Amino acid sequence: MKPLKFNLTLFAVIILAITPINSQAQWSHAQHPKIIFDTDMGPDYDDIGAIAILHALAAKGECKILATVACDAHPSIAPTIAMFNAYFKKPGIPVGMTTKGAPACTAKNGWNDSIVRNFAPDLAKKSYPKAVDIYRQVLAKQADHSVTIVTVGFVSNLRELLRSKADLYSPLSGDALVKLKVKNWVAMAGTFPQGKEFNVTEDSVASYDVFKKWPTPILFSGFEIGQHIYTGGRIATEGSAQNPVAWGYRYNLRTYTEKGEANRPSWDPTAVICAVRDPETYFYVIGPGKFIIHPDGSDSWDPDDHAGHYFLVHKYPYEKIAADLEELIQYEPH
Ligand SMILES: [Ca+2]
Repeated sequence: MKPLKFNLTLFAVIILAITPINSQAQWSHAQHPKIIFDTDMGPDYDDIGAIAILHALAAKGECKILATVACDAHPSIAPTIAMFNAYFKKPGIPVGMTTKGAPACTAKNGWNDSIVRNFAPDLAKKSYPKAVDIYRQVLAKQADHSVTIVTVGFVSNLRELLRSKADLYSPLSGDALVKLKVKNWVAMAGTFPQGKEFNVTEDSVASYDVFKKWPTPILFSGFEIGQHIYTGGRIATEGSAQNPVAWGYRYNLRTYTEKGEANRPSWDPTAVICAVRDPETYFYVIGPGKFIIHPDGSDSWDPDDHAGHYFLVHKYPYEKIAADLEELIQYEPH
């Protein structure tokens, strides 16, 4: 008996010793996450699929949308986001506008201007609060370590947030507020294990700063994930005339590229679905390691440095993921 007792105690000690290490070493998915969605909503149009999926998942009760903010300073971006929130019958979700100095781009075909003009012209005349103020106001009200941020554009707003100071919403500095309130961040950013990617390079100063200093775990849906998953053709064919998601895909599939296309890669939709649902449902999650930005804006992965960063790797045939995303993009509110 005595040796057995000793062994059990020793076993328990070993388990206690290794458990915290193991739990820290895995991506921790939030059940029923509370989401702040940060999007450029242009120039590319897969952001349309991303916001449609986010609203579809919220309507199913799988997540709560706390705020939707623009990281692109073009004047039609925030109104485009507000238009989608209104269409999905959630006009009360705060919409923030990024500050000057962030990239300001829209597509050559002017889809942002057109979609706002067609579906909600009044929203173009509204003024929108600063995204960093929305972040601070919303984060301050949440339970500790409870918020999931999803970025499908530049990290300009997150840089502003980290650098922000105490204000009427919170006595905490930006980095302390993030550390206290944010559980994790899912980012469509980078190329793995190395490469150059638009969301990172477009505001490379912000990227260099933010990815180095961010205090919570980050899960990356890299360029190579969405690149092979094609969506949008189904809603373009089947969606109603009143649905701006269907309009957006119809218009852009025809005019965004010179030749036109039947579907669009799903860079941003993959980030959203992996923020709301367990990413292992769809992909392998690799990490922890460190996502490194180089001075020329390129990125690479260091598996030997534990910075709380993770990235997705394909697990299933691309068509299987595309079918699930398309099903969610079909959602129309009643
Ligand atoms: Ca985007």
